[in-house]
Amino acid sequence: THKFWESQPVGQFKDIGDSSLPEGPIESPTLLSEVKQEPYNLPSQYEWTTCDMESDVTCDEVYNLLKNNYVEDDENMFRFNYSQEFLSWALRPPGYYRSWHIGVRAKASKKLVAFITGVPARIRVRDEVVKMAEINFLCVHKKLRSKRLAPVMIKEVTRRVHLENIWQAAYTAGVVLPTPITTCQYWHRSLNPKKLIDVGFSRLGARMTMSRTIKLYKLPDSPATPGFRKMELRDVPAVTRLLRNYLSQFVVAPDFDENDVEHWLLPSENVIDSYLVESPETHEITDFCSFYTLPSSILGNQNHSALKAAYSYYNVSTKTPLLQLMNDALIVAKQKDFDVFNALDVMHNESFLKELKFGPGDGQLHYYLYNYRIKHTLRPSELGLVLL
Ligand code: MYA
Ligand code: JJ1
Repeated sequence: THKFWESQPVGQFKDIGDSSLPEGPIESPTLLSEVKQEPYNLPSQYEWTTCDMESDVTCDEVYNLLKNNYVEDDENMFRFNYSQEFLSWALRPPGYYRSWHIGVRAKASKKLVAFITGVPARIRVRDEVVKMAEINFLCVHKKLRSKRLAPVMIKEVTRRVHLENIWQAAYTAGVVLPTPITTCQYWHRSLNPKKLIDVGFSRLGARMTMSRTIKLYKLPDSPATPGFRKMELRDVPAVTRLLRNYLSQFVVAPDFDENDVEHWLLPSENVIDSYLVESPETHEITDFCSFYTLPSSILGNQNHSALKAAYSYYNVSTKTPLLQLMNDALIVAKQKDFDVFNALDVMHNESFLKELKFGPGDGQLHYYLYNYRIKHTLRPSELGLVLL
């Protein structure tokens, strides 16, 4: 059972399949004057702090909390290691609220022991564009687990989102909660198979040798598509048009404008890579692909401490076949020394995963909306949203 989640305006397990319940907000907004004005109570040894992500010192404290306490795989071999540059990017999009970057400190030592964040987003659900918070980076220090701190943090971020007159949220988790709008599968494409096998990320297949495996995953030295190049600032209007048109076909997707595209998709070193195809004849922008950089710490390996992973982000093909576009993305990721290229089975990704030698991982990612009911569970291919 889920004592906390059963008390929240989210789809409940008991309501699955009940088609009498309407799609849309579960609870109506209240007057802002009715939103609780004081923070929720923490256990007496702890205090709230708003984390200033523009401050290098604070950004470093958040980085270290997450580096040591954030998400691990089911066998505790790898732990996400989001960089400071990445966190600063992920948490400061257009119109962000400083008050949504919430920390908990030990009163005595001032040590940061927990964290949760929201950033604003416009998310379209069918034909409604809804202002939401994207909630991410929920983390409680390993020594403070199972003390019901997470529900207090979730209630506090909810309160601060409500104070901005926003009543819905989107989030993902590796655990099943009431109730996913869809469940996606992680897929992995080896770029550096020897290292992946050495660190236990993957295994030598049956009847495979190391040299046969290395050959299987070999890629050309440079992309194949004429006009394939890095995205630049001047491309923002064309990429926005391409992406908006593409995302319009999915049931749930972000409603990106040019400011959002500049922030979320313009290349930024060791954070986000974006490429496009400019027709050599017409100079039209016809295709687009992107991936973000999220390394993992390798826990307890003698020879390697970091796994360099690229994660597929938004990809659009109108002229270059998606398969060829993503093969070029793999080629540039390999040239940039990534060890593995990861993707979810969202949007049209299923059309290239098997052919480009991705294999299914042991992890799944569940997507959720807060205070918004979806009548039927979506297929991953109906989802046009990637959270970081
Ligand atoms: S997902 C990434 C989450 N982080 C990690 O997995 C890092 C490693 N783990 C930890 O730091 C802790 O284990 C966490 C739980 C902090 C996850 N999402 O304090 P507890 C429920 C939501 O005793 P702890 C991400 O960042 C659990 O079911 N709820 O547990 C998106 C139980 O409730 P119930 C979760 O292990 C976050 C209660 O917490 C999650 O010490 C989206 C137990 O609390 C989870 N990932 O701490 C948050 N894990 O009894 C929701 C456990 O009911 C946002 N729980 O089963 C909602 C929208 C808010 C804004 C709304 C605006 C309008
Ligand atoms: O990375 C993941 N799994 C890897 C490593 C498994 C190590 C042992 N548990 C994996 N490797 C197989 C790769 C192989 C390559 C050749 C082809 C066949 C496949 O499966 C998994 C995803 O699969 N990652 C995690 O478990 C991390 C947590 C995922 C949930 C994330 C929650 C995020 C919160 C968001 O806000």
